[in-house]
Amino acid sequence: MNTRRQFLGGLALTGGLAALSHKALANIPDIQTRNEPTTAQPVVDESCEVNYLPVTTLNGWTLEPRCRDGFKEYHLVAEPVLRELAPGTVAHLWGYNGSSPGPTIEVIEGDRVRIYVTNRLPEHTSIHWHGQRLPNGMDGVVGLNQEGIPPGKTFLYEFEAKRPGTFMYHPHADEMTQMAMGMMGFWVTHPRQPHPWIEEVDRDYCFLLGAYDIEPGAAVPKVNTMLEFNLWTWNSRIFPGLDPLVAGLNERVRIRIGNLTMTNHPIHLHGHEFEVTGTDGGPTRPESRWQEVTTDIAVGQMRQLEFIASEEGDWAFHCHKSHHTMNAMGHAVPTLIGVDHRGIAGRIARMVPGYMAMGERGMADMTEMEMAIPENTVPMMTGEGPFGSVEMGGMFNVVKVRSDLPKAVYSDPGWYAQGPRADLVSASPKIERSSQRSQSSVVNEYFARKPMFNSKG
Ligand SMILES: [Cu+2]
Repeated sequence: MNTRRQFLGGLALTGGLAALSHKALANIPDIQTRNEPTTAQPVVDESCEVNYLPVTTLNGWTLEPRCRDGFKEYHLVAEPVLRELAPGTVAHLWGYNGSSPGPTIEVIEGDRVRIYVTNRLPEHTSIHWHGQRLPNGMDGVVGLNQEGIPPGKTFLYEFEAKRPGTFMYHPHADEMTQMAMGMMGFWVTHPRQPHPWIEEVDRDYCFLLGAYDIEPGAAVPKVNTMLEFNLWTWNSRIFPGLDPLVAGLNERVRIRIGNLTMTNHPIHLHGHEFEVTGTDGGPTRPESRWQEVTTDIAVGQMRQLEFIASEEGDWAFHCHKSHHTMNAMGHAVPTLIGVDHRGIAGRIARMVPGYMAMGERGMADMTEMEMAIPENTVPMMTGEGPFGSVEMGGMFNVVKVRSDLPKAVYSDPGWYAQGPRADLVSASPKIERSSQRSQSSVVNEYFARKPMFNSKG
């Protein structure tokens, strides 16, 4: 794994939840840092006596524990990070250990865990361990369970990972700012014994849904935005910056998803049915499950989806809110479908250099135009597929199922060689542009049949 280890140097450290003596400070685990936006190979904890399949963090990575005195120890550093959202656009976020989201923490049920949290932010912070059963003083709510961790200080959280499941961590301090800036991370606790409600799987993916409001051309999220976010991310990446989720034919695949945005996301998989096998409350009872192709993940919820990858191909996997599968755009763009620009575009262009008529036939044209966009901005509908632009951004990705994909290989196998596919009918009649149905002709025909005012009245 590509981690850069640093020795702790010159940090001011004080006891918080547990007082840290100088001797204790010397014992803090080294800081592991990673800021590449690629998906790291899953990490198996070799010291662990339980045989488990590690999770693959989409466009992210897993923090390696240090085992000491019967504890798994971790060191999280809350700090400003530079995150590439997709090639061509970066954001100034806050995260942990060089990345947003922070690294995934992965433990076994019953593990005793110590997490040192160092604050390198300009304001106080804390970490709440969403979904865990733990001592009240470890729950991380500033003012309620602890004082904030001041800038430059380190606090120690210590608890037992009591139950297996899909969890996350995030600050419970100045939340609107700190979560809008990207502070979040995933947590997976594997069962210690075979569990009647937890299936063994061949692939186990995880990611967090995050939303940002970054003006085209800017790089810092607006932290006071309540609902009108314009970048919809999976692990702080947007399509086409997401790595595909790959699976061998007939493998059982689990995808764990947590929602830390301010709206719900109906997550939809093509070509397969899945079941929701767990929430942040733990595994669901098998008799409570039903098959779905879309499941809504509400704010603050986590869901684990499972399916058999029985159909070869490149299957779309995305949020079903269409504006969540787009990248940054101006919300003020007027709808121009049906507006005939011919005749006026030239005149406007004389007054507004670079003006172009668009939107008259829908928005797909915009993916083909070489439009000038601000620096540090990915086009709103983009991503090249084998048949041209995918016309998507944001929360859109591809599940790639292949019969020749070896186990434990996670690299992108490229595009699927299509078998039968929808194609142009060779005998299709040519329809001239002049005979295409325009919105205004539909309206005119309607009123020709049905006069707007009753002549008798
Ligand atoms: Cu969505």
